[in-house]
Amino acid sequence: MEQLEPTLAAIAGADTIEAVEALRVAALGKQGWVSALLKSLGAMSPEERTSTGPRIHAAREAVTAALSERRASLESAALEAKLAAETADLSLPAPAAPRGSVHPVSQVMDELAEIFADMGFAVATGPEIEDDWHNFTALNMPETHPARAMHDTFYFPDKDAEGRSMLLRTHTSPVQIRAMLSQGAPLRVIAPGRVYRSDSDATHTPMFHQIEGLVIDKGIHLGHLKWTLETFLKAFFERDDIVLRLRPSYFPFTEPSVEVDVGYTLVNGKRVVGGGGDVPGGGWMEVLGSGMVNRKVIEFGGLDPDEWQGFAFGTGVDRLAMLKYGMDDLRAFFDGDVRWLGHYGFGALDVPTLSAGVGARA
Ligand code: 2NM
Repeated sequence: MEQLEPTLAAIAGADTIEAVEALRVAALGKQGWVSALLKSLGAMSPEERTSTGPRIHAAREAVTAALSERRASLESAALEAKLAAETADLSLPAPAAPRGSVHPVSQVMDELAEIFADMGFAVATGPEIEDDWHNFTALNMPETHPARAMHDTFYFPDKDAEGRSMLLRTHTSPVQIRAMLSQGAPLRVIAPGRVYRSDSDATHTPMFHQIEGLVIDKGIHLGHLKWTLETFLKAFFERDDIVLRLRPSYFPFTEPSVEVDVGYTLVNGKRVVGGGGDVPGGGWMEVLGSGMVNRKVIEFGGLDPDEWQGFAFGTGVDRLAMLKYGMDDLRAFFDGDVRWLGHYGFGALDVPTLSAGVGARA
């Protein structure tokens, strides 16, 4: 048992966890001296075992206790050192001013959500990968309808489990169909989002952004539509002299359908929304499509058209952004050029509010 004192001294002096572990193996491991003493008990006479056995067990206890005490103190010292090294230096200077900006499309979507929320509209969203029932059929565009061909649809090669053709939605109207089916009436929603058409030039990109609105209630008529769109355009362009012109038109999903023009005036040769219309130097530009929701569409939405009526409208978010903030090439919206974003982008903290002006810039 002459190894006990030197072992306890070595454990007390061990200065790493690894050294403690090596001492544990040397004493208590399979080849260790304590283990060897324990094995020797088998060869002893009963008397010898009675006197030696307790001393060997006591030695093992002493070594085990010393090992765990030393290990605990080394571990706590390591933790203290780690904590001391990891303190945060609050006197360090703040990082350089954050860069990056809010894309005009995101800004305009936020402005639209703010304006329509004030009129009681909720934001509805839905899948960009749609089936042809929600994208076309439920909108009164049956298989043979010419408007289907006019939509330049991107189709997927495979049908879904119900045998429906899958496609990239060509408008956000399927979102409103889903809202009618899941929420019922009355209903007041806007559906902003990405839409896709196989079309590309200076004024068309294969992906663009649309916002559509839908109101379903009892006794809804064209007067409600006109007031809503006029109130929206005044808030969006932040001017009171907005004039509207409603022209008869055709959409499969509305009856009657109206195209909405807004008056513009020329400022330094550029068309600016506000005033104008049928006056010298003024003119009209089309900004929205709209109409009273077709009875068939209300039925496809799971509602009784004799009980519920509604109006709907739609427009391009990218085009609204261009008109309000003066960009002239749609393609630049999707180039990801940081110089363009630096020029046209918005500060992340300039949140649109009705009191400060939805397009307020710091
Ligand atoms: C437009 C023009 C006219 C429209 C219709 C619907 C729905 F789902 F309620 F039937 N949503 N949006 C609509 C109506 C869209 O965009 C030029």
